[in-house]
Amino acid sequence: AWKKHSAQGFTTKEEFENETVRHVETTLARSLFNCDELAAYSGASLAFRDRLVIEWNRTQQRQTFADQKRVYYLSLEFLMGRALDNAMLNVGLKDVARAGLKDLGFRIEDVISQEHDAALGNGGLGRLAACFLDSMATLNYPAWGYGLRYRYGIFKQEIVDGYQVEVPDYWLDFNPWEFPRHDITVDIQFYGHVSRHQDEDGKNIAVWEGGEIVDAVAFDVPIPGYSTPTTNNLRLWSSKASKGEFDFQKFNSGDYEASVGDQQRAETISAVLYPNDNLERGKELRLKQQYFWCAASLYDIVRRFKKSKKAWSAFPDMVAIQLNDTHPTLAIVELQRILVDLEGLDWTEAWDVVQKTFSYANHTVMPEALEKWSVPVMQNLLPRHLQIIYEVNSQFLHMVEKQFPKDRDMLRRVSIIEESQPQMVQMAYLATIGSHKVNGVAELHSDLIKTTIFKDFVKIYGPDKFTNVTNGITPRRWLHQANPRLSELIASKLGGYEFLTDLTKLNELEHFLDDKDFKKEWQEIKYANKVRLAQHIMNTTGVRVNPKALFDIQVKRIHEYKRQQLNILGVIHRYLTIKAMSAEERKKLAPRVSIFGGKAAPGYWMAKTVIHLVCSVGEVVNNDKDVGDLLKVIYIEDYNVSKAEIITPASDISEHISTAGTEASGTSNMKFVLNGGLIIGTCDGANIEITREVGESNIFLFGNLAEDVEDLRHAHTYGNFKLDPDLAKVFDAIKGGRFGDANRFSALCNSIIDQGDYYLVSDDFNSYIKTHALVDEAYKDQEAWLEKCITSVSRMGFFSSDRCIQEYAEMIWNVEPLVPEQRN
Ligand code: 26M
Repeated sequence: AWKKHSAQGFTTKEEFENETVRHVETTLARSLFNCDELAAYSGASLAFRDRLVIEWNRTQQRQTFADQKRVYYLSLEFLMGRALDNAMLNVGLKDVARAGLKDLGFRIEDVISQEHDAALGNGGLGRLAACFLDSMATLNYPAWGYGLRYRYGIFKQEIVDGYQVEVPDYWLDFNPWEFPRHDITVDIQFYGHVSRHQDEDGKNIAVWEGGEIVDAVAFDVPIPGYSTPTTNNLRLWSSKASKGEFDFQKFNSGDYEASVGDQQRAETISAVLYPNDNLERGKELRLKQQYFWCAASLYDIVRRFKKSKKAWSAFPDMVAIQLNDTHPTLAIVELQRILVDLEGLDWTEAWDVVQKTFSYANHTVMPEALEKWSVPVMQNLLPRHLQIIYEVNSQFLHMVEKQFPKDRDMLRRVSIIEESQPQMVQMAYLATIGSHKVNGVAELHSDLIKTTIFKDFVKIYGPDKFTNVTNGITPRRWLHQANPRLSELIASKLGGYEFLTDLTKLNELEHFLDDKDFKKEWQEIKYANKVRLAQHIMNTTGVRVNPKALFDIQVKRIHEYKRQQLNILGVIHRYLTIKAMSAEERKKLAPRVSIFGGKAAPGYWMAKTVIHLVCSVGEVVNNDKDVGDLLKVIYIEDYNVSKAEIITPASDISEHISTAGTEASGTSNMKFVLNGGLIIGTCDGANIEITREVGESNIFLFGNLAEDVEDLRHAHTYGNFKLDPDLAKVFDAIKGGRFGDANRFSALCNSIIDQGDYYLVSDDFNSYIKTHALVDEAYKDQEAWLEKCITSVSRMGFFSSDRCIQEYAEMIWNVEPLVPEQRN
């Protein structure tokens, strides 16, 4: 209905050109004679931005007047990628822009690719937040995102001599998509001490005094929905030295350098995104980031609520706060502090408001990723918050003691304060106790958390507090934007683009499985997408790959649990097999390109070794004349959202091969299947639900099950274990120096051979190799392969983030959409 919704700003090609030129000449003060692609990008972005801004203001006004519940999505990561292409598609004016840019002498693709990715995230968790913003706006939910405006996003990865090198990602030079709100500045306090005072009624109140103040300045980013005027807000906080507080004192006393030092220390808070994915290191600056952002966001949310003059008991009817993992858990404590210390509510009354307001999504079961903060560190930085945590814990333990009077060990196990040296605050427990709902992100994961970390909490609260919301992805970016030709082909068959807002409509594609022309075009599109990726590989690595070969892709953060090592060891096995084949046998083999990509956390040595092994194997294999097109091994540098948009549409098969029970959900698995690729994967995360939807015959599953992992690990530790013989040959080749200095890989090999093989690479190796042989066989029958791909796409409707957001809205947030009135 909102296909081309009306708004001020351009609607025709000519108007778009005028606006773009005006911005180039006046806003950017550049002459049209030296208007390069970057200037064209800037001008076009500003033209689109003008359009967004108008709807953005209207949306905010509408939401204020509607006086209904809003969602606040708190995430330390928003992995947005590029904004211009997305804005063009969502507003429905990409064709207009394409024609206009062409008149001005530009190809739209070149202009779009000028944009620097907004890379304020590590991986899955951050990208999920970005997909959710898209869905919330598209479904017209009144929703805000709150995050940090890092000066440096995730580092840029360079591969130098086969090693990862990290380069800072300074992305803010020119960012037309953010609006500084210097008038929206919040004072954030750190350190200091707590004293007790009597108020007028003789009530004892805590006062947090002293310490230092840092300013939080708001920067707003418009989030346009697809084919709707709703344009939501993402508010990112930036840290700045507080004017009022300290610098004048020092400045006046002549200590100019110290004053500049203070300034820089304040700005450090929002300087850099921590590049760890699934690893918690307990750094104080990270805790400062967390409090800075939670306190600023809560101040903002509370201020907005107070304007309504409603009673505090109505707060949860107006506000739902979603915690993206435990990173924003301090928001729970901060709201309790505001209500009790500043607004004078009774503890119990306040805590009731808090619990009704918050909900918490868990994204990992990996023990090393669970957030714990040292009590002494928290005592020093946030003395009042630690007191509140103690009080919350004490009341909680009392309740548990009444419920389970004879179970002393239960109290020890569920205490928010872990009795270690030093004591630690367990954030996942605090988040659970302070929320009304806790969810996992895929069925298996939600089951696992109920039987592991939250087992006791299920007994205490009952099972209804714990639920599942299987992740999803936005079909706008991950189909329409990344794969425009496939989207267009689908639209031509389904009679329009409704599937982009109701992905279950893809079902109807199954009616075209006998349509020869349709299938031919489908195949041509996949081939064109592979040619495009081959071109990118040629340009960036100099390696020529055959687009007719089977493209086998694994792109994601490098982590032992995701088992890129299993993949590369399998590739080596394939290489050794090819080397041992006769020329006749080689002719029967399907050519392959094994493509890897992803960043390793800078301090994660094992992950860096895996990258080095992939590159070293590529060096040997790609230059081996015996092998030719039969096998190529590629490492794509600096995998990010915009690269994913090129890579995802180009897979024949992609790898999602984590040790069963370790990958909470995975979301790239969904992206690849939605783009007509098949999956080789383990029974883990969302792979299980993808199998349920597409059918067992359309996915290549292998490996041990989550329920067997414990026993298998036990067998490794207690000697009852023999290395897989094929894998042993692979290790012999590595140790024999076939891929360069074997010493570089000894820690990696040993982790599998004699260090317990925690991720069960050896246990799954045989089944992995056999399954790859099945993939080879299946690929030879192109007709049947194509049918699997089309059938799979038609059954992917469930994995839209729209479905996912609707589940959150109905089961957890209890919010309604606010559908704008049609204008003419
Ligand atoms: C923690 C402490 C200090 C610094 C960084 C972190 C940290 C950052 C990111 C910890 C975990 C982080 O992300 C975890 C993550 O990305 N989890 C993934 O979430 C996806 C969305 O739900 C799932 O699909 C993936 O399976 C899960 O691994």
